[in-house]
Amino acid sequence: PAPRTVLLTGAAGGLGTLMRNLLPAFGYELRPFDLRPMDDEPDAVVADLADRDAVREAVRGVDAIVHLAGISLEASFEKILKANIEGTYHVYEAAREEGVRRVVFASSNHAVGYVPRPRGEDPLIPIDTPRRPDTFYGLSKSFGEDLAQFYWDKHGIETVSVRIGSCFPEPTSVRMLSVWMSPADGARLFHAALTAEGVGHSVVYGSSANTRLWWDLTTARALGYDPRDDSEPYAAKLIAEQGELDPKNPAHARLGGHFVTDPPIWPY
Ligand code: NAI
Ligand code: 15L
Repeated sequence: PAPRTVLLTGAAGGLGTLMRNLLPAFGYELRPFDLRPMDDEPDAVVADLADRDAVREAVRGVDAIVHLAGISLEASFEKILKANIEGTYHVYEAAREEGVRRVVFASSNHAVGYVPRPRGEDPLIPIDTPRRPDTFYGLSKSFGEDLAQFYWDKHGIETVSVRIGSCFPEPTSVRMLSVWMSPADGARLFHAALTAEGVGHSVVYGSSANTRLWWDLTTARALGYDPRDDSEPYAAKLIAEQGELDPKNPAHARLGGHFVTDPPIWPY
């Protein structure tokens, strides 16, 4: 049967807030989980992913997990290790212990951020391109994908790892014209990832059907995802303000954008 009750980790964040608004229309009953309390969610679980017992209790009784919680930008290795690597491990252990059979994992384009972005008639980036994380943050998403594969192979827990592009109400950069996922398409994709049968561990790119798309949405569509939005209506204004992407600028040459060129965060 399709999952009904869903633990939403990272519910207080930008994407979590969008999904709290959009996913209930698909029939889900959400259990929000975050470090930060939410004024409009008095029943939310307010806890740290580092607290294994709290994570296990939060997972108890749900049909599926949408795992968004974690550090969502580059940070020191120590912080990423705690929140994203150990935290995601705690989510999977809790799923195993409590018998939850489906996870949707918020991976990121930054797991493959060093992959050159296509230009001109170049083919779209395939889903099986070797991973090339652009940050410790991207490395943690690469680890999360491996963890998901491991829990499928070892324990039969299914995951869809969604390499999200940029999910915000509107695209705000020329790069985002290529990787933007409208919130409505994000909810459609998460719904497909929660309900598709026999996913094992599937990896998909997460974006709308953008005219300037850089990557291949075939595996996302195979889940039943049918994107309806396109960033193109925002293109003229953003290009007028920011100019076209310059292939000689290293921050414009690869999928991960400025994550590729930003100075590392110390201490390591
Ligand atoms: P965000 O930073 O707005 O939200 C993350 C949430 O996780 C925050 O509310 C934070 O309090 C919570 N959190 C962090 N550490 C925690 C911990 N140890 N225990 C419990 N909660 C913790 O990020 P956003 O944009 O909402 O992203 C959500 C997820 O999607 C993240 O995993 C991010 O890496 C991923 N993602 C998002 C993209 C986007 O375009 N918004 C693109 C690619 C990936
Ligand atoms: C991400 O992984 C981040 O979580 C999000 O804040 C954006 O920076 C996004 O990637 C992006 O690449 O635009």
